[in-house]
Amino acid sequence: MEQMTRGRSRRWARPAAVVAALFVFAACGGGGGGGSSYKQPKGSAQTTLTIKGGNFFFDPKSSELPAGVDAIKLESEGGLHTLVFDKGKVPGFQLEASSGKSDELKVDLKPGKYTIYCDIPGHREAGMEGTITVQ
Ligand SMILES: [Cu+2]
Repeated sequence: MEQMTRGRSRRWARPAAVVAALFVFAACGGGGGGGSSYKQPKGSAQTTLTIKGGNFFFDPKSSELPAGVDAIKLESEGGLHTLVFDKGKVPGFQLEASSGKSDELKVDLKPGKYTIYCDIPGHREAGMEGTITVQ
């Protein structure tokens, strides 16, 4: 039996779903932040919440997110600011952005109300505190 039929119909009909981002966070030399012990959850974010930070506020001050994996992005409108969760609710999670820059991380959140703040000395007291309600 001869198999001469060598079809040239090699179609690359791949579903676009394959493009599903495979973020490999192999880079350790990233932001000049501190201990990067935080491990992002797997899977893609359902929603990206963008919070602007400045002297001395978060905008919006209160936000909502669906429970599960979401991304939170901090955009600095001026000054160096961070975004962390109060009471160690999300250990290791810290966004840090200087003027005009942004920082983003994924987080897996359970339903509840979370307080966030900027952990640079004095900033929280000056008004850099907010809430994220997850449901
Ligand atoms: Cu700040």
